[in-house]
Amino acid sequence: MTRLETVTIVYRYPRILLGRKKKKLGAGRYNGFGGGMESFDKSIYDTAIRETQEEVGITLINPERMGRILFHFQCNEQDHDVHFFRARRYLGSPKETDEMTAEWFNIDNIPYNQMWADDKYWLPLLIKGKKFLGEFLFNPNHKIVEHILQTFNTRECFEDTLAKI
Ligand code: 8OG
Repeated sequence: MTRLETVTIVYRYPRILLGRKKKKLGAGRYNGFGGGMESFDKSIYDTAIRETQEEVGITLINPERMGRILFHFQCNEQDHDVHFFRARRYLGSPKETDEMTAEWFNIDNIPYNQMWADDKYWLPLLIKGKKFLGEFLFNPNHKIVEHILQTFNTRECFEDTLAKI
């Protein structure tokens, strides 16, 4: 079984909004906001909006899907199929919840050493507005064993490729 997940990066140049996760997988690390798709979500966009609302109290307006990465883990953990979103506009004010803190970081000062090891590969692409598709294999110590990451020049080409997967 593969888990369908979202991660949303709120980007207000020159800063992005991250949270330090307080519980479950990835606890202690900074990440965008997101989580697993539920049966009542009508689309992966709804998941991104719902999870961001739950974790940081803001309502995203028109989040854009920027990438999709399949994560494999050598032991125990299920595969994760993660859809990455970027959002500039939202309603409300970011606030800490019992799941995540809420902190703004300048894009030149992103705490990659306190994030998932793959983030330094795809986050610079997302910030630049490049679409991406990839696959990562992690070992039990959360180190990357292998990865591939492909970028796309147009939104159409990215969405066409996604539709074929
Ligand atoms: O609530 P739950 O434990 O399912 O949330 C997991 C969150 O972590 C979800 O937002 C998806 C996200 N996530 C992964 N893998 C990776 C990853 O390699 N990098 C980042 N930045 N986030 C990830 O599941």
